[in-house]
Amino acid sequence: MKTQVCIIGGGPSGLLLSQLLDLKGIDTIVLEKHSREYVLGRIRAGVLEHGFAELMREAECGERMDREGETHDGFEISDNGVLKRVDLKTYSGGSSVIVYGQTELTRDLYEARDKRGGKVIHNVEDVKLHDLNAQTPPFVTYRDGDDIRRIDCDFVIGADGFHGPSRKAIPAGVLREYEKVYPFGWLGVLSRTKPVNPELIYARHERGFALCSLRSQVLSRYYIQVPLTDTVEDWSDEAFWEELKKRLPEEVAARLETGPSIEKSIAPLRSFVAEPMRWGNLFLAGDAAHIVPPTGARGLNTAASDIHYLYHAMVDHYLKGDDTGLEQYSGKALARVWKTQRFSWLLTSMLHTFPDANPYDQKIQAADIDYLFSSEAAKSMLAENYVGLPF
Ligand code: RFL
Ligand code: PHB
Repeated sequence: MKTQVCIIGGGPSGLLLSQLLDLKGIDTIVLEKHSREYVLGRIRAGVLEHGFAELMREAECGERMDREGETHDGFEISDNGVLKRVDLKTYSGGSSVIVYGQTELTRDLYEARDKRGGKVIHNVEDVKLHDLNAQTPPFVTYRDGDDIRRIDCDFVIGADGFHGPSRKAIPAGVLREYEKVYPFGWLGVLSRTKPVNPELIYARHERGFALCSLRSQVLSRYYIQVPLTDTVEDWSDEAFWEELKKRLPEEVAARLETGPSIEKSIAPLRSFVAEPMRWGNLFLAGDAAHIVPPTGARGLNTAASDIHYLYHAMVDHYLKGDDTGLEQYSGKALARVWKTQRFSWLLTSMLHTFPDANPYDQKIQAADIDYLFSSEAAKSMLAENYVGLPF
């Protein structure tokens, strides 16, 4: 097979880029390891920043998001049982976020690719990247049953998440990896219940962090901080609800509607950046190049900013013969990536209970929260980062 841009990974990053490029007449093939049902079964992000929503509209995929997504002008932080609101609109100069699930957004992207006859090949095995930094154009191979298939292309996009093969194709002498692993994870539960609060609540509590989020007015998403040694089997639904209530303000816990979980999973928390994000004709995007702990809701949104830069760089290359965007991609993307790393680390540090924190660390954490709500500048910093820094 032959294409202009071969995209590895049919998650939100890969699908969005494929759709945007197709609308400009640039041909792509997307290779995805799993089935579509598997990709859509992963319950992940819920909060989209304005820039991402704009990109979805530009990709002609924003209709359902605009109809069914909820605009949120603020969220709440509960500090050991006391609720304080962060007014995003006031402190970000008029911006807000959209609550719309990654599952729904990915479904919209798949449907858009179907409609335009986009090539998305599922269940591919043994994806290998070749000649990425050679005088000859690159190609990608994969196994389809007993057959090895080959795709010749101009560029390879590594949008294959944290565990994919693309980043690993960059030689060790070139690649630099920066990592911070946190000593806890998030246990998440999705339930067909009315959300406990119209806005998200991020709860700091001595028993551990908790988050009340939602997908719609009939679908709630809750998380609690758990030790890394815990497994999903350790947590019955009853135990989860009981622990969540203990970490919320009393009046919130009292109105929490509980019910059977329809999904329950544990995600370890990690910060990770790989540099550079370009090597020869390979470009990394999204979780393939960087991971954040979910506390600031930045992961998918940062993937979207990579796609924004990459999309414009590819369009300039193919339609204007201008390679400046491609040359500047890694530096531009990383400058924004590191700011979202900083913000996600800050919120994670401020809101979680660290098992090795000494009394001094605990006092600093309390002072951080105190400062946040006593300083207009600190509130602006929080809001401006949460609604998304400009691309
Ligand atoms: P993905 O979604 O991991 O997709 C990569 C795709 O590549 C495929 N793949 C391969 N394909 C072919 N060959 C191979 N060898 C392959 N290996 C892998 C995979 O099957 C997959 O389909 O990466 P992408 O597209 O870059 O998207 C990134 C986002 O998924 C991620 O950043 C967010 O989900 C992070 N995140 C959140 N981000 C936000 O912006 N806001 C949030 O509110 C938010 N909440 C979250 C989150 C992530 C969470 N978890 C579970 C990590 C909440 C949670 C709990
Ligand atoms: C979610 O709804 O899954 C969600 C929302 C906000 C976050 C993380 C996850 O910060």
